[in-house]
Amino acid sequence: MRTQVAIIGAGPSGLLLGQLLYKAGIDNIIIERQSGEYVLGRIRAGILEQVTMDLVDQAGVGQRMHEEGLVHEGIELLFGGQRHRIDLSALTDGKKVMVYGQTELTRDLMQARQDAGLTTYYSAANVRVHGFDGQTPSVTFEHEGQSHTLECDFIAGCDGFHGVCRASVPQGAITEYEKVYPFGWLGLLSDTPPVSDELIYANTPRGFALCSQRSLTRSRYYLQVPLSDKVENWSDDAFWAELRKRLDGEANERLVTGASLEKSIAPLRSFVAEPLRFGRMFLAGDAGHIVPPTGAKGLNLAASDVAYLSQGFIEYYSEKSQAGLDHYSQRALARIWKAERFSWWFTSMMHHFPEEGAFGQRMQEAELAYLVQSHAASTALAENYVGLPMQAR
Ligand code: RFL
Ligand code: PHB
Repeated sequence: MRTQVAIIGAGPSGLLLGQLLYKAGIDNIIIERQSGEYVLGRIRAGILEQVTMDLVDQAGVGQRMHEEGLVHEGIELLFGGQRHRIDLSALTDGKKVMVYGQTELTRDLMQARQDAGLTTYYSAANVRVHGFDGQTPSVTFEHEGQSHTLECDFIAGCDGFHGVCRASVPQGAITEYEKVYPFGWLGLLSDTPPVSDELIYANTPRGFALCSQRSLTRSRYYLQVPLSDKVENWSDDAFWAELRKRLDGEANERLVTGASLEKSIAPLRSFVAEPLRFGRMFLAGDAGHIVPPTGAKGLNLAASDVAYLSQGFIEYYSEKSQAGLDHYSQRALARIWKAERFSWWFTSMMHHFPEEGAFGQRMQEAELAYLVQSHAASTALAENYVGLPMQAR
């Protein structure tokens, strides 16, 4: 079996890359460890930047996103018991973000791939990448009891943080930067109307809380919890009771509670691998970097990686130029590090760090008070939140 680009992983980066390459006439096969249903069952990100929306349109799968996604022009910051609106659009010359769940985007991309008759191997076992340091890379895997070898020109490692691609790079060839935070996010999804039209990011002495949404009838809420907490020990009632303690009076009056559709705890981590290219293998999305979710950047960074990488492949096949592929790692990392900085800063400002004591809490509140009063500081938040521009080479 042979293809031009072998893509490992059918998360948003792998599926989006596959669709963009297909649109450009470049052959690709996706190999995914999990089943399609499992991939669709993972509840993750919810906010798309303009850059991501543009790419989804370019891939020809934007119709449902535009019909069902909710355009947001601002966010609210809650601290010291009061809410303050950050007018994202006014501060960024009219830029907006879109509320559209990662699951919905994944569903649209899977459907488009199926409609186009493109090959995806789900539930593939023992996926291994070979020969990427030479001219003839290949991927071996098992599927429905049969062993397969896929020969290819390039391998795209879109297989997430725990994938096989980054793990296959010799240790001396890669540098990893990491910060692990001493808390996680407990998330709850429910078929209840959102508490507010816009997202609320709350800093409280009890810890961070986020009120997000998936639609006008579906909400997604998060609570900062210690890493030692177990999701089984958080009943729905306990979740709602704790959320109430972290919200202001008006939000409490409006909050509609209900049974959880999903509840999970995600640890928070900052991570970057350098470089993102190893001969004929490229890393994209969570395979190469992780941000804490506070800035809503994970999925959007995956999309911008794929934009740079797909451009590199298109230049290679249509113009016989290696330049785009040669610059991929450097271009992608320039945007990644800025998003890492923003996500780290927003996380540090919004979460409760017990070791910082009451002084740390007051410093955060002073920084937030300055932020909402200062046009310059609000603009810095807004331009990062809506997404920094894609850099030309
Ligand atoms: P994904 O989505 O992890 O997809 C990688 C795919 O690769 C498969 N895979 C393999 N396939 C074949 N062989 C192997 N050996 C393989 N190993 C793994 C996996 O099964 C999977 O299907 O990475 P991708 O495509 O780069 O997309 C990145 C985004 O998913 C990610 O950045 C965001 O979801 C991050 N993230 C969040 N981002 C936000 O902006 N807001 C959020 O609220 C938010 N919540 C989250 C998150 C990430 C989480 N993870 C990774 C634990 C919540 C969680 C729980
Ligand atoms: C989400 O809806 O899951 C979400 C939204 C904004 C964030 C993080 C997560 O910053």
